[in-house]
Amino acid sequence: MEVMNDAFYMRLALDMASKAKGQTEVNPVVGCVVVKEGRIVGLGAHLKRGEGHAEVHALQMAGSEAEGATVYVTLEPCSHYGRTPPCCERIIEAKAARVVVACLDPNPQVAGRGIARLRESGIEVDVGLLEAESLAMNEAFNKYITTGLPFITLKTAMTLDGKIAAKTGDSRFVSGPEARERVHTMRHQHGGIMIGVETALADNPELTTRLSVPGLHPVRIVVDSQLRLPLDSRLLQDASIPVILLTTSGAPAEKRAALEVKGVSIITCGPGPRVDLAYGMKKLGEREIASVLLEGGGRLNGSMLELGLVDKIILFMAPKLIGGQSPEAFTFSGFDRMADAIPLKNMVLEQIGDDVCISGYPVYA
Ligand code: AOF
Ligand code: ZN
Repeated sequence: MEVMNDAFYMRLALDMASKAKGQTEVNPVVGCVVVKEGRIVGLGAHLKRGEGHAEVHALQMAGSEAEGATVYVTLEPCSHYGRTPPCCERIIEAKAARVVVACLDPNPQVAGRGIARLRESGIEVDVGLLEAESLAMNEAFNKYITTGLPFITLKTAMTLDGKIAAKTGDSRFVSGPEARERVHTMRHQHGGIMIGVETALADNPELTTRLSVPGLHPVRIVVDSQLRLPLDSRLLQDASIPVILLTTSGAPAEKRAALEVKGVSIITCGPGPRVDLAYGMKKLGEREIASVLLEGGGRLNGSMLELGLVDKIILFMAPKLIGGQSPEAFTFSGFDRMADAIPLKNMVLEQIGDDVCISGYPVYA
């Protein structure tokens, strides 16, 4: 039996927020619970960019019960006029007695001002309850709002001997159905999904979200320095899901025109021969893609890693051995000494079906 205390309500707020991950675009996911004399009187979550913030929904539900109540919110209430008026003013107006906040809003327009405003109006504010959970839930937002760059999660599935396909190139499937379903949930939760053109040519993927219930599709991004993506690719069949190609000025102009006719958006990232990936990520950020799921292949993974552009790695390891000269998950020139290897911090291990999932954050020298 769970003990009822501040954490009990904050967990509920975190739970509600986390379920909306993927549907708030560049905005964070936020949950709010209003409690008055031992009863939950209001619940809310931020569900869509441009629409009500979590506190607004929860206070609306609480109505006059909000007076003297405690407001639990997973992110510092905002203090700025964005697409909606400031939440801290709404809380003051509702006459709440106490506000419990999990973490500060890293948005430079807020960054502590919401808390200061609440305190200055006489409301008791406690900050830092389940802070790590809230920060982790919005790790992409936290990077994007402070740097303008998308948060990059590299996802790969490999055999125990580190291969992502058989020597023939056959890769259906490395991991089991449970892990594959998890990947589709991850697609739903990301603003963009990115692969290299070699993978597009080898697998002809759709890069859509396919689950037992409807999900949201990420913007599909292909790194293609020479615009080799065929016009009849499965990627180009459904124009309602955007496709962006990152290319170079050396790519053939006629192919570029033909792709543009199909609705593809093309971003020139340097003179070539290879795509300037750091510049490409900056451009994706400018297009308000706050998070990207990088799904290989090995060469693009390796290049992104070598450039220090990968923020998080999620690796599914299937209990099988394939051998041969098969493609690897990370192809890059490598280091001379083990001491120079890129370590992962905050590693988490999980078993998903028959596969092992290892995740962590690369630390660059
Ligand atoms: C909150 N509660 O539920 C959310 C907050 O464009 P706007 O007006 O929606 O503002 C977006 C910014 O507001 C976002 O960058 C972040 O700083 C904050 N999000 N704040 O008090 C919420 N979603
Ligand atoms: Zn707000």
